[in-house]
Amino acid sequence: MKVSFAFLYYTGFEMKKQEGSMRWRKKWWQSSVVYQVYPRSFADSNGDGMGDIPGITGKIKYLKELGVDVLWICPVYQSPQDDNGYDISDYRAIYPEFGTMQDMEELITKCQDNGIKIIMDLVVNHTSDEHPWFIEAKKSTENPYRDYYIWRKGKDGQPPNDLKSNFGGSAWEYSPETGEYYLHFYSKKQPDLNWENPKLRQEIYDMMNWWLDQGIAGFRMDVIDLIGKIPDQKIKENGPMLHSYLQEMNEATFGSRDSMTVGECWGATPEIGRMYTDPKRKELSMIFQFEQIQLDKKAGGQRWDLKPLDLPDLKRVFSKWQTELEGHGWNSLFWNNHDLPRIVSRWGNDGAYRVLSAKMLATLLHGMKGTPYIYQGEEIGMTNVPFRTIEEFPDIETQNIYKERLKAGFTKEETMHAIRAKARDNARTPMQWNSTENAGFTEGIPWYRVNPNYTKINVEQARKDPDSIFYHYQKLISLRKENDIMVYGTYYLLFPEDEDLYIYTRTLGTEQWLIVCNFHEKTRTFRCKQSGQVLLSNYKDTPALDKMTELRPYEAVIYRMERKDVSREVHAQDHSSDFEFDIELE
Ligand code: TEU
Ligand code: CA
Repeated sequence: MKVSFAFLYYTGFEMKKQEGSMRWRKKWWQSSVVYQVYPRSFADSNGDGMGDIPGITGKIKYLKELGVDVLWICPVYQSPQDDNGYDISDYRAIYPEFGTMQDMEELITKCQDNGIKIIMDLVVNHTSDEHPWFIEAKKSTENPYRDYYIWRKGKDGQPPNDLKSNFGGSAWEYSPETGEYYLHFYSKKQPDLNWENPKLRQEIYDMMNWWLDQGIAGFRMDVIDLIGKIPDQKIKENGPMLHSYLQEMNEATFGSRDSMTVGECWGATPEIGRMYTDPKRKELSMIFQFEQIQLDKKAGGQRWDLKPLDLPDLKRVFSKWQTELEGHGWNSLFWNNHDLPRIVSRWGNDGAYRVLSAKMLATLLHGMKGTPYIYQGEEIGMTNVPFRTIEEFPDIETQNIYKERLKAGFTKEETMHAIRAKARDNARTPMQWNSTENAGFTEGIPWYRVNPNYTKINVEQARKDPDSIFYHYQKLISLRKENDIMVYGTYYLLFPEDEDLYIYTRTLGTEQWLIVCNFHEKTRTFRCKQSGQVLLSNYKDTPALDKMTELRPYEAVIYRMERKDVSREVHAQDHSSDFEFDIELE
């Protein structure tokens, strides 16, 4: 039986007919898979060592083969590159080393021809200090652009208050022209915009519409949860006006178009997640929340204060988001981005079990409900860098934090240990295309060193090997295209306290899937009386469900349950049905 989802919505663990309104129409971005491109490290087309837009265009065929629907392109705008493009000096121009506006138009058109949509990175919490608005604003307190930014008088020769920049040090910088301080939550070359100013907001909306008119499908919104800040009350994230601004933005820009938007929200809880993503509130399609990403730092500490990941914690956090957004919003699913270390090094095993653990992590993530994101290189299991010294980590965040941690009394050794584990540069080495010099990324000298393991880990090798991580991702993407249950099925967690196994179900209509992942290297006994067919596994010889006796290191399987009575609908938490799981673990 095929159910029409246009007329259904999901609440808690059941599915209900919604009378009258059609609140949950299917959206194209719900069944999409997004691929994140970090342009400077993706592909260099002209041998200057810097990845560029024509380089991306040249790889459309590859992306098409992988099967992704959407590209998120990290900032390619005009920028002094103090923070690799997250410091924009002209929103309507391209940074010359990345190409021209014409190159961008060509990328958009060629992607459209191949059924791939593009979302741009929208960085509107701050600009570069070299943006004409800021150059004007700093000139005098009377300047018409003054109120585009946030200025305060100092206190006894000191900054207005003790707000800190996320990149270390004070969030206030003294500006000698007027003797006042301006606010910057990132580097001092990234002054924060003043969203309280309606003129500024209108400028941003005009710029967004201009980009939408170029044919892009939407935006990834950089640190969008900061735009409602109230610096005098030291409110950074989730300020009181945040959601009003987003509703206003939605109405003024993408709301009337068939767009997709994703907000970067480090400070979101599921309750806040629903505010952003419940369609009736008309804000965003989805957000990136970072709760699971922060499970390997000590409570109250910075992300440099390391602690091992506890699997039950990961299950608790993922499951909370899966359950609390069910019927009230939409999740994004990601392990990686340009700010995070490589997942296979972080929570998998980048040694002997690199391939198995990378596939397990992919299965676990793509099996959940939401829109999955793949960060460039994740699909071939790229790893963290083996670099040793601070000079080998050029990122401004790392450079600042290094100095700050040493000043705070940490030793060089412990600081470098944390940096190796967590530095953003782990994700920023050039994409590994083949085993020729510089991994086929450039014919010149790459702007940043290639990870020396490129001779073994690269796209060419992955495409030759039918058992590669690449083909596992490809299968996960095609499973999603062929099975509504993978997109719309309700999630339900089993065995929340087990330390090694992550087991959950997805349920839709009369169908149910069981996803079983061994998160560790230890082999575990696993028996289930039910029968179920293997849809995908990272081992070649994984048996049918009722023949399963043990889960091997990092084994990950998607089973389709065989039903006794296929005419009856099943509910995710239905323990009285023929779906009662009779699983024995040891
Ligand atoms: O990142 C937001 C952010 O808060 C990061 O500083 C994050 O805390 C850190 O990188 C990793 O924990 C966004 C962009 O993704 C990042 O690349 C930019 O540097 C930052 O905003 C400023 O625009
Ligand atoms: Ca180039």
